Parts: sequence; C-alpha cells; structure tokens
Amino acid sequence: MSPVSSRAQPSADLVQGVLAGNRLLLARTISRVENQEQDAQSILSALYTHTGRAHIIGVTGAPGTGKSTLVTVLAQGYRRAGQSVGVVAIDPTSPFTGGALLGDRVRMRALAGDPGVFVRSMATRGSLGGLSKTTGDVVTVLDAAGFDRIIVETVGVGQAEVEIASTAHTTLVVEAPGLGDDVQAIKAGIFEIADILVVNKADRPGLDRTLQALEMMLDIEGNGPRYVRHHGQLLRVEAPPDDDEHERWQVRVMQTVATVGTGVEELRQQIEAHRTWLLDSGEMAVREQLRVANTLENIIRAELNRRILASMPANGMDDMVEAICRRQSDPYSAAQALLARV
Ligand SMILES: Nc1nc2c(ncn2[C@@H]2O[C@H](COP(=O)(O)OP(=O)(O)OP(=O)(O)O)[C@@H](O)[C@H]2O)c(=O)[nH]1
Ligand SMILES: [Mg+2]
Repeated sequence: MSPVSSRAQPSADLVQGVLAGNRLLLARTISRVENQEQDAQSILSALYTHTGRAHIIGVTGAPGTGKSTLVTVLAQGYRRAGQSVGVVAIDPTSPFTGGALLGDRVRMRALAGDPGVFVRSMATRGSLGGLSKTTGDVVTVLDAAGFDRIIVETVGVGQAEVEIASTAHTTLVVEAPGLGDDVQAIKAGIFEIADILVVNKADRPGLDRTLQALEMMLDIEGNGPRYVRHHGQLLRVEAPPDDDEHERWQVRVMQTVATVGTGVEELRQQIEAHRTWLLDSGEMAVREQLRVANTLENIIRAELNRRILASMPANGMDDMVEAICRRQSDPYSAAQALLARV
C-alpha cells in the first residue's frame, strides 16, 4: 500500500489511476466522491469524458426478494462471459436483513478477489436526497474505469425504483413469492419502469400465484411503451407503436433461484437481448438523453442544497421559525429572504 494517505493524494493521480484500472486508486476516488470532498467535482468532470461505454443495469424490488444474491450470481455469469462488472449496492440498512453493509459483503463475498469485479456498498442512512446524485457519481467513476457492465441495486421503496430507471439502461424489477397479497406486493408503477420482470425464489411456495398475478398485470398493462417519471413528468422511453421498422420490446417474466443460480444465465441473456434491442431500435439514444438530463438535474439540485445550507444563519432556521410562529413573519417571505442570501 502506498504511504500517501487518501486525503493527500492529488486528484490528477486519482483520475489517472482510475483510467489505468488501478483498484486502490479507484476505491479512493469513489470514497472521495461519496464523501463529497472538495475536489470531487473536478475529478468527476475529468472522468466524465471517458464514460459512456458501460451498460448500466438497475436491479430493484421489495426488501428481501434476493436482489443482492441475484446480483452476485449475475456478476459471476458476466465474468464467465468475459466481461468486467462494477456493482453498486445501495444498502437500505433494512430491518429485514439486519441491515447494513455487512450483509451485502457476506452475500457478495463470492465476488471478492476477482480483479474483473468491483463491488461498492453504500448506506442510505442519513442521506438527505443526495443519494441519487452520489449513486450517479459512483456509476460515472466505474464507467470511466472501463467496467463493461455496471449493476446498481436499490430497494424498491418510494422514489428509488423510479429513480433507478432514469439511471439505468436496463431495469430489472425483482419479485418473490409469498410476500403477502400478491397483487399488493406488485406495486403500482413497476410496469412503467420494468424492462424485465424477475420472480426470484422460484423454489418457494406460492410461485404460481405470483407468476399468474404478474402475467395478468402484463396483459392488462400490455407490452406497450414504457415510461419513466422524470421531473414529475412521464417520459416515453420506447419506439412509438406506429414505428413498424422496429419491434417493440417485450417485457418478459423470468424465474430464478439465485441461491443456486437457476435461470440466471437466461436472465443474463435477456439483459443482453435488451441491450441489443436498445442499440438496434435507436432507443439507447433516448435513454442516454434521459440519463444525462437526470444527472444534470441531480447535480443542480445537490449544489443548490449545498449553497442553501452554507448560507443558513448559525442557528439554522430557529429565529425564522420563531418569528413565523409569532406571526411577525410568514414562511413565504422568510423563504425568499433566505434564498436571497444564496
Ligand atoms: N429460497 C431462496 N432464498 C433466496 C433466494 N435468493 C435469495 N434468497 C435468500 O433471501 C435472503 C435475502 O436475500 P438478499 O439477496 O439479501 O435480498 P435483497 O433483496 O438484496 O435484500 P435487501 O437488500 O435487504 O432488500 C437471503 O437469506 C438469501 O439467501 C432464492 O432464490 N431462493
Ligand atoms: Mg440487498
């Protein structure tokens, strides 16, 4: 190990290291980006021009459906196919798995020691809206580092599953049998973002019901164009129906048993088929535009947040809140006054 501490490393060295595939410098760069240290922005700008080669795969679904296990075996499949893989696991520190990075480390242990794989777990705890930007930043670093495939795991609660579709080229939504009411478990909104539906834990009771429920919903929703919510708007991410030059993408329901690897190679091939379809149909360009727009928006939002916090009075908003409570001020003009300081 280099005697130079992480903090002291010049950012130019980090950029060079990432581009040259140096794992230690890659890990340091990601830490610096994650912690939003001062030179993070300049590092990311320098790396950005080297991105755009990786295929980004989003994996989302309810807690405990087996996403991390599935990501691990998928990554192994990609390695056998001769491709390098970066993994970003957004750990919800969920009560279901006892939380935490430790859980994912144990689960993804099978990937350790392979120079063609790089796994990074990130905790969501304490992140205030900045998570999506940080995730995107880490993906940028891994893309610049030359990984062929980047898999991003997020837990499908709230905004996360919708966000991931704006970050990924191919989005997998993972379900599992026996999550209670089948139709309830299949949350509204996933048909807008799923390119591939996965029923993992196909060895568990209740498989048929889950499959039926999914197929039924696919029939209702149809295999029509998919949409992604972006800035409160639904954006179409697929060729229009009257475009007869290209076939529409057919969302399929795939079954896997991640713990033993059943169905995982078929799933990997389906992901690759989706990538081929994106490229052949011209949809890749549409998704890239969406990704870039989303990235830009996240950066602006995070920077505005940072500036607002930096210009806050020392006691935060206490005085303002007091004054508003006494009706000496109102929240509207107080907010304007605060923003005027930014
Ligand atoms: N029976 C069975 N168990 C599985 C399968 N896949 C994963 N599991 C188990 O399900 C549990 C949860 O797996 P994880 O991979 O941590 O699930 P996750 O979706 O990543 O969980 P969170 O990140 O907490 O949302 C673990 O005990 C796994 O061993 C499967 O195909 N069949
Ligand atoms: Mg997980």
